Amino acid sequence: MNSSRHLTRLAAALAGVAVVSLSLSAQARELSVSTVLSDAFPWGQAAEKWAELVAERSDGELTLRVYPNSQLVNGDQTREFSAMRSGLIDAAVGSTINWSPQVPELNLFSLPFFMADLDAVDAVTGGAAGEMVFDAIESRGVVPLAWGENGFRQLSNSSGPIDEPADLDGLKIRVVGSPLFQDTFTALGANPTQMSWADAKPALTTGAVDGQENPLSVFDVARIDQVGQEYLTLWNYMNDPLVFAVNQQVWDSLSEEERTLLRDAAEEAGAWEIEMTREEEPERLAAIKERGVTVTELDETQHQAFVAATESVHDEWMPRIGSEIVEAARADMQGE
Ligand code: X2X
Repeated sequence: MNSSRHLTRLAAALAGVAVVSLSLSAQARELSVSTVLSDAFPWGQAAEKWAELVAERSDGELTLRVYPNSQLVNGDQTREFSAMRSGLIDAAVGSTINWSPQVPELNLFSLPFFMADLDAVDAVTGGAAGEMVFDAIESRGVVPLAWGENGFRQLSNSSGPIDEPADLDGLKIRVVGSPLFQDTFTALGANPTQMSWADAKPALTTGAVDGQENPLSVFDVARIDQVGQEYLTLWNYMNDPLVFAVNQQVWDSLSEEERTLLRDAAEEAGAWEIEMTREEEPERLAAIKERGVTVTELDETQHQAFVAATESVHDEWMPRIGSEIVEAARADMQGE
C-alpha cells in the first residue's frame, strides 16, 4: 500500500470515529421535569433523587433537569398536566390535586375523609384503584411511572383552634385551584378562595386569607406559622399522593432500555421519598409545636362531625370520579 492510500484510509477511519462520537452525543438527552415545590421539600427531593438515579445509571446519556416552583407554567400549577400532555414539559413529579382538573379520576384522593390512614392510601395506590387511576392518566396522553407522597393535608388558620365545622364559619381559606376543594370548604361553612401556591404565602402574610391546608412538611419547611398561622388542626382529611410521569411522545421516542431505567428509577425515588416523608412527620410536628403553634387533634365524635358535614361532597363527586374507581378503592381498602 502506498503512503497516500494509507493516509486516505486513516482519514476515513478518523471520519468514522467522528461520526460515531457525534451520534453518541446526539443520543445524550435531557428531559425537563416540572415540580411545584423545590428540593427544600420532600417533593422536590423526590424529583432530584429521580434525576440522580437516571444520570448515574445511564452514564449521563439520559439526564433529567428539574424545574421547581411551577416555573415552566408561570406559577400556575393547575396547568402542569396540560403542559406535559402537549409536550411543553417532558416530565413531572406532580400532585393528584393539581392534575385533577384534567384527569377527574384523580379527585378520588381528594374525597374528604375517604382514606382514613396510610394503610388505606397504600392499599389504593398499590391496588386495583391505583391501576385504574394510572390508566386514566395514560388515556390522556401522559405515561405515569410511580407514586410519591406530599402527605396528609392538615388545616391551619390565624384566628383560633378548630375542632368542629362551626369553627370554620365564614373563615377565608386558601385552597388549590381544583373545584372539589371549593365544594368541601363550602360544605364546611368556610369561604374558600382558589389560588396557586405562589400566591398563597403573600395572601396569608397580608391576611387576605385566614387559613390554608397543606401537609406538615410544607407547613414546616415554608414556615407557615411565621405568616400568622398559629392554629393547626390535625384532621387527616385527605392524602395528596405525587405521580412521576412522562409525556407520551417522549416516552415513545425512548428505547426499551431507557424506559425501564426511567421507570425503575422513578419507583425507587418514589419509595425513598414516601418513606422519608412519613418518618419525618413526628419531628416536624414537634418542631411546629416548639415554635408556638397550637395543635388541635380531633376525638372520634369531633372527627365524625366533619365526616357528616362533608358527605354531600362524596355524593356530588362520585359520578365525576367514576363509581367503578370509588368502589375499587373501597375494596382495596377492605383488603378484598
Ligand atoms: O399548592 C399547594 O397547596 C401544594 C404545594 O400542596 C400543591 O401543589 C398541591
